[in-house]
This record gives sequence, structure tokens and C-alpha cells, in this order.
Amino acid sequence: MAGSGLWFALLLAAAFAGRALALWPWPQYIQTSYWHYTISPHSFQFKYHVSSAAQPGCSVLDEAFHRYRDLLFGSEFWPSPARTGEQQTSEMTSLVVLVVTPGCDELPSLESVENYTLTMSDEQCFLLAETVWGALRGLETFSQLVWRAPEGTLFINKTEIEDFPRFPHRGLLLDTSRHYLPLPSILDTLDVMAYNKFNVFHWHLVDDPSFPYESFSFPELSRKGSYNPATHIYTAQDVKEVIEYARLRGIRVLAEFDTPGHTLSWGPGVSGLLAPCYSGSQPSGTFGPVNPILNSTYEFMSTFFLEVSSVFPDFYLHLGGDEVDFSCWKSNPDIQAFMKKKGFGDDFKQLESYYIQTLLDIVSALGKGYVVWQEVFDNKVKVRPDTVIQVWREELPVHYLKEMALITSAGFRALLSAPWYLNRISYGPDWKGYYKVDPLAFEGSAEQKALVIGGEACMWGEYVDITNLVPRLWRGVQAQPLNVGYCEQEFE
Ligand code: CP6
Repeated sequence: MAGSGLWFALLLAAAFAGRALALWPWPQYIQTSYWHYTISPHSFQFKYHVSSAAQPGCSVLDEAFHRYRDLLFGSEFWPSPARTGEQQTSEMTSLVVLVVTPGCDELPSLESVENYTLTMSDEQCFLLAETVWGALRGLETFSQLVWRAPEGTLFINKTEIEDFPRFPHRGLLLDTSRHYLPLPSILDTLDVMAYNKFNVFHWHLVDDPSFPYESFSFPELSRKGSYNPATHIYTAQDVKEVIEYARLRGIRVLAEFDTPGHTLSWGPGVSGLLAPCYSGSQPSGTFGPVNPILNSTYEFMSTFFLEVSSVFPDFYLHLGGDEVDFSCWKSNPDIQAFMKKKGFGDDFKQLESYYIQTLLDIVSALGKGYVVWQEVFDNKVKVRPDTVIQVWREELPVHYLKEMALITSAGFRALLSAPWYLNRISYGPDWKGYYKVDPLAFEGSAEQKALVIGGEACMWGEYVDITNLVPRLWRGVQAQPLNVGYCEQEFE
């Protein structure tokens, strides 16, 4: 009975002061109360604790302080606080950050520690984090705790939070080949990723329809393979800008150059790279996947990935390996002869393995780790034990959870995408299903589950461009209604 009375009191508190609970994603531990402080846009300060390893001049946090100041206070004209009568509540005057480990100029990595705690005492909010990346997550949480009363006053409820991510890899894939996405739309996406504590931008840069990446080793690739080499490309400067913008938000950039399939746009820029398809004994004039039987193919890949591995500083590259169509390889007499010589028989998966293994050796020699799509595992390509396998197929060859069990029982790390194709929409409340997925809901040992590094939502670009990217990804940064009703605070 006392319990239900307490619940009722909490509900009442939530009804009057409950904006403090509008937190996303929900933290690991939270204790919040009805007691709240006012926040004055004029005097509130973001500060470094004297003992913090990060101090003024730390780019990641200096810039984050600016962003959150703008987000919290920037959009409105704030009248000077009218001191009419008694102040009933005390004022929260600052957020003080203490970072334990230095590292403001580094890049986030798969191993980055993102833990943080937020506590409030007297008139200060104290944010403690092992790293600047954790501090960024804590700043985001802090900003979500602030709420605004109808007449405009800002408040924050007295709250204690201890938080850490369940998974170290929380990614979003954008496809910039099916439709070109202008740089500002990528940067905007990175902003919203940070609001949601996502930390990996998987950049599916190129694919069959277009090659927008401007390579300095092979400039013909985008000159001949992009939709428009003057306007629809990503220059070295653009790529740098994306990487730095992402870094400042604690987001890694995982670049994908998908081969040997999904490569039609590479053909015009590199003669001889793609396998010629045959109709009977004659070349048909069309091309298939990368030609896996030529030394020149591997020479090209060595030079190309040498460039890519220096342009994209993350330890990991995504090498694709999905959906290789064997029909063109099958039609080609030179490839048939190569199959015979190698003793592959009619098994084109062995030829695919031959290609991927050679490519993986090239990329390993460059000191990089790699992620590949699940076919590489399904087709039994021998890969290094530290390879990350990304699961994208929902039902075949097996249900995706079974696939997670198979991959992890073989000792590989796994990344789940199958249940999260954001490009596929059917009806308003689709999003609920995405949130109900548990990547660990497969049968397997604790060791297997520890190999699941996280997940990625995918926004494939066949039917997505700048016009519908934001509403489809986030259902609007101005969030869509979750249900019937009205919002107490509707802004412009
Ligand atoms: N493009 C590339 C795609 C897909 C894949 N690779 C894809 C196809 C069907 C679905 C989801 C994704 N559009 N290059 C597979 C990883 Cl349902």
C-alpha cells in the first residue's frame, strides 16, 4: 500500500516536473527527484574541473560546450531574469567536467571508454568521465535533462546518473552511391547521431550506380564514375571535414569500399578491372564483378587501399564482399580456364574466396582491421580471427539470430544490421519493432555474446536522397507524434 502511494506521488511529480525523464537512450542507472533547480541562460557556465586531464584548449570539449550552449540557450531571446518576489528554487550555475585520461586530439576507437557519471550538489552539476568521449555522452545527457516551463524558465531536476553503453559499436550506414548526399546533409546526420549517442558512421561511399569518392591515385574513378565530377563528388577536403566533424562528436568514420560485387561504377575509370561477360564465345559488352584472375586487379587494389588506409584513419575498413553475382564470371572462358587450373571445379564460391583472401592479405599488410558482410563467412572464406562479420540477411541462409550464433561460435566478432533497414518503411509505428530487437537473443555461451560488438542501422539509398533522408532516418529531428494527443510545448 505504502508502495503504491509512493508510486502515485512519483507519478504526480512526473506530471509536474517530469520533463526530466525525457531521456534517450535511457541511462544504466538513474535516480531523479521532484526537486529542481532553475538555470539562467545568462550566467550558466560550462567549466573544466581544476583536476581534469582536459583543460581549456581541448578541442573536443571546448566545441562541445559551444554546441550545447547553443542547443540549450541559443535559439531564443532570453529576457533578463525578473526578480519578482522570492526565489523559491535555487539556481544551477554550472556544469563542471572532470576527465580522467588525457586525449583531446585523438580519434575515438572501438575500444574507447564512454562511461560517465552526472551528479548534482549544491548549485553545481558534476560530470565525471574516464575520457573526453564519455564526457561528450554526459553533456548530451545533461542537455536532455533541461526542460522549459511554459512561460520560458529553464529547469533541471536533481538527478544522479551512472551510464555506459551496452555495446561499443552503435552505427549508422549511409549510402552515398545510389543518391549523392551533399556534405551538409552528412554533417547534419552526424549531429543527430550524437543526440542519440551513436558512435560509428559507416560510409557506404561507392556502389554500382556511382563512384563519388575522389581518389588521388586514380582520379579517373570519380571523373568517369560519379554522377557529376564537378558537383557530385567527395574531395579529400570533404572527407577530412567529415572525419573531423565526426571526431568532435565522438563518432568514428568506417569507410566501405565494397568489392568484388557492387562495383559497376569502378569500371569506366579503371580499364580491365571488371570481368567482361560473354554471350557464347563473344564478349557481350557488359561487365560483372571485379576480375579475380588478373595480377593487375591486385596491383590496383594494393595502390587503391594504400590510399584509402591513409585517408581514413580508423583502424577498421569495411571491405564489403556481399551479393557477388557469379553469372558473369561463369560466362567468361578465361575465368573458366582459371577455375580449372586452380582446381575449383564449378564452385564459384572458391573463386570468390580466392579474391577476398588475397584482398584481406593486402589490407592486413597495410596494418588495418576489417569488417565484411556475412557472405564472406557464409561462403567459408578463410579470414583472420579478428575479422568483424556484419549480419544483414533477415532469413536466409538462416534467421539472423541463428547467424549471430554461428558467427560467434566460430569465434568471430559480429555486428547486427538485419532488423534495422531504416530505408524500408511501411507505416508510422514501424520504429517500435526496431527498439524491441535484442542482438543477444540467440542461444549461445557468455563468451559468444561477448563477441557481439553492436549493431548498425542501415539507410540504403535506392529511394533516399537529400529530400527524405532526415525524416526517414529520424522521423524528423522535430520528432514525429508517437500517438494521438497534443504537446504542451509546441514551438514554431
Ligand atoms: N547494397 C549493397 C544494398 C544491400 C546490400 N549491399 C541491401 C540489399 C537488400 C536489403 C538490404 C541491403 N542495397 N551494396 C546488402 C548488404 Cl533488404
